[in-house]
Amino acid sequence: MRIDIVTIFPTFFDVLDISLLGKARTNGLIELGVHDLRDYTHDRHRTVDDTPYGGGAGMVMKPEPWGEVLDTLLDSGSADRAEGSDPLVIFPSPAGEVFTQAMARSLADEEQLVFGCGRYEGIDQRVFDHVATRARVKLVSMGDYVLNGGEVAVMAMIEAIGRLVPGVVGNPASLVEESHENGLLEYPSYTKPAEWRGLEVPPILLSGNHGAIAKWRHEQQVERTRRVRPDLLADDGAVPL
Ligand code: 6GU
Repeated sequence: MRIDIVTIFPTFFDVLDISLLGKARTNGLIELGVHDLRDYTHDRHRTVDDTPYGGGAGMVMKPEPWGEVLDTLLDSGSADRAEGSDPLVIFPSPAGEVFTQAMARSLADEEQLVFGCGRYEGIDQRVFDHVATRARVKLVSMGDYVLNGGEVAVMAMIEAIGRLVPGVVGNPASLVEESHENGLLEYPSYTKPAEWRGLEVPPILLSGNHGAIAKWRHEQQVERTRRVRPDLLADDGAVPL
């Protein structure tokens, strides 16, 4: 998978050198490019924003640098792209569709993802309108709260997507039993010692009865989901499997 990020804070993404994603890059499973939007300006001050037409608070990101960087990123791979496989350009935005595990799974199948990190009050609308003529465009939100810019959101998305790319997580079985993978929150986990500070591991986990353990874990998932995230359960209380 090829991932490109456009940002005015390129060093923010230095942490992608470490951990699981860093290893995936060394192994060639994920190719990452971080691009400084200011490198696509032509004035002495490397200006990326200006005041909004119509007035109002804050600044708006200018269309020209975005146009130039997206030209570069969308044209560079076009020769070896199959017909009908437009790249996907994602703009993190509190006005977007909410990011979910299902969206992460679908994005993990893409060949090329481009993330455009906005700052200030937003990006000139024509950037979205123009890029939509040669790529698929998606506005994606991390949830109902406000961040100063898209960088933290993109980091979270890349972590969620990257670990679903085949080969990135060593043991694929570990991906299956997590929160959200079956529509439920994960069950509680325990390891040795069997008793710690007076607290015991639930005896069923020491029973060796795999059927009973699976049943107990599923019940724990349902109970936890009902208590903490009832919105994940269907209106009729049906339990997703
Ligand atoms: Cl993706 N961006 C910003 N700036 N704020 C957010 C968000 C994204 N998701 C939730 N709040």
